[in-house]
Amino acid sequence: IFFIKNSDKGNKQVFFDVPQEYLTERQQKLPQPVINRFGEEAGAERIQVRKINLPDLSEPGRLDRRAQFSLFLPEHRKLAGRLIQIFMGMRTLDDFLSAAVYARSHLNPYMFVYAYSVALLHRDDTRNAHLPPLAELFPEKYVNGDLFARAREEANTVINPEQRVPLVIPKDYTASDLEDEHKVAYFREDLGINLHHWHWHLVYPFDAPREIVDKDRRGELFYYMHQQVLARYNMERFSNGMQRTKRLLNLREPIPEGYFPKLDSLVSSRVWPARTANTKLSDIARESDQIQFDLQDIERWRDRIYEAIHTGAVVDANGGRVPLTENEGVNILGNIIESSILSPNRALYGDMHNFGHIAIAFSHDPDNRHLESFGVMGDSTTAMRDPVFYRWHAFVDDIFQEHKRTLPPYTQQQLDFPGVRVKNLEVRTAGAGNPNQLFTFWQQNDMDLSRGLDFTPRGSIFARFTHLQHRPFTYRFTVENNLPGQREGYVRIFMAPKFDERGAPMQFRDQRVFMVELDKFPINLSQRSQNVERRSTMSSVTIPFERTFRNLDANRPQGGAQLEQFNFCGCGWPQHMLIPKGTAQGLPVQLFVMITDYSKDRVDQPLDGMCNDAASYCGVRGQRYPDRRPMGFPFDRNGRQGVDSLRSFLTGNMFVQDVLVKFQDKIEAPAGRNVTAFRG
Ligand code: CUO
Repeated sequence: IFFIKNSDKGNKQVFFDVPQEYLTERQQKLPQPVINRFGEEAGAERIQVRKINLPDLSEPGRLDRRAQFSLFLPEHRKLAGRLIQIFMGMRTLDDFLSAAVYARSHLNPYMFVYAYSVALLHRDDTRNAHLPPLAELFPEKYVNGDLFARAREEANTVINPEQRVPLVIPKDYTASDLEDEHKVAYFREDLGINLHHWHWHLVYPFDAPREIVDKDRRGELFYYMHQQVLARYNMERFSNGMQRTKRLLNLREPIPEGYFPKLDSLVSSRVWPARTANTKLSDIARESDQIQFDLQDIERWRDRIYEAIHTGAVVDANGGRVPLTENEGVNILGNIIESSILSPNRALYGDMHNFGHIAIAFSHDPDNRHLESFGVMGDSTTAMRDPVFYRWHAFVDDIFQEHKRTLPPYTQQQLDFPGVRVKNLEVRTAGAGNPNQLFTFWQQNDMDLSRGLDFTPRGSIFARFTHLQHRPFTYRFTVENNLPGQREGYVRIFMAPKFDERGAPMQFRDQRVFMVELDKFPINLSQRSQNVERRSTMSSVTIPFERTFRNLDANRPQGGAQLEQFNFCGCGWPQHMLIPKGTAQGLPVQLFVMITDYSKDRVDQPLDGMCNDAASYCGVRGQRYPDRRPMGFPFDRNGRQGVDSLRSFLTGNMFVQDVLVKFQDKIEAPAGRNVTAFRG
């Protein structure tokens, strides 16, 4: 069980002294040294797990230990929700630990880790606890299956962990170049992106005790975070000469995109099912998963949601009319569409987005005749690997956009910040001669597999994977403040492709949904004219590279320990994916900066809480979303009459700069890492 109490423990091993009764029968029969081998470590901390009056775990215990676990399945949600409730209800930290230890050995491990993580994130007494990266607990959800056989072989052959070589995961292992969609596999299968998605859904569960689900603007954030994923994915597609994502509009048509995940499940010894090209969706009737619905249900919910949007109101469970207002509408729709338990009327509007995930995830075996479990779309840990994820979410996003299109466009007055003028804007990459160029390349990094895999002989074993990276850069702009007195501005930075698929300049109504948020931060506007500089690594969208890969090299001879000092909050777009890959010649993009009145946008609350550095997509833990404007402002709506391009949209407090994103096709080791030393 993982439960490292505080960062000051560094990488010290913790040994849990567990009451015999808390182990499974099988574990009780194992010789002691195998169970407590961590305790043999010199200096390991010993934690006594107390025997308590255990809570009744029979309900969550109904899920088979070897089953795959999916939050999209209502039955699994219910069982996990019950377990979260039990964990949240444990009165003291010690009681919580005891219940968790017992649950860890007796319940389904995926459900356990999910419920335990949610409880850890939401209990007052565990807020500072560390959550190890899921990729290390369940590496099988992130790396290709054959790696584990190779890892075991390496562990058995090379006893001294210091001498083991990292196992290289090929950059292209899920498909070949014959498959066009494979060009963006590096995005879909990126470890950091998938970890972000898992963490997001952990922080914003749609079914759990109400006090956990009911977070400030969570429905709107569901819309915005996924909208931004799509905007980013589309810019990535443009970088690779592909068309934008097509919405999965027709559930009756074959889905041309196939996906073969090549992931193994280590819990149930099975391979994650694939979906062949041109698979058709079907009605789902799977007794063993207690799930049955027709595609028509999804279509009916969709039609009712569209009707609500077009009439400007939803109908709540008592038949009352709840208007979809400018400010609240998108939040209500988010809870309806996802759907979460905050949906005002689940009987009427159903469970559209979640059931779409299920219909796709079971398309290879809709009635369980082959006894196959769900594909990657059935699990938020793995869903983003599949091209169809983006098609489904493009459809979902367009429903939100339909609502946004009914809202009045922003007026000049709503956009401008009188007296404040942005005079210029550029980006500088260190070492590059010309301004307004960004550079991307491949980088390698290592992940420790030994947490999630039980090796004997033990010790770290690393998988080496390749991911996109960019050179750090700096935004620079000049702001004038022509009105007297000290004022504060809120700087909003976005980027979007300049041209569409055919090379034509993008129209505003098109480009606004391609706008990718890069950063947002307050500044003081005290002087008449000032130069502002901001580093790309400060982004309010991302978490630092070290946090995505925290602990990945913690057991290394050097470099690992200081990574521990980062507060671990895993939700946040990975810094290494901040900008798209671009092209060799340079992908033309438009960089946009806007300064709004912070005194109007600010939310008054202390901002010294944890997890506030990736607030744009993740919010701030335990607090309100730190911006009063609609998420995505000013691009969440269509422009006024006559606004057909980004330039015609501009008011004096905005500026646009053309930038090229250049891709350099080479693989680099991470900066400052002495790889050969590790090889011994
Ligand atoms: Cu994040 Cu569909 O909501 O996967």
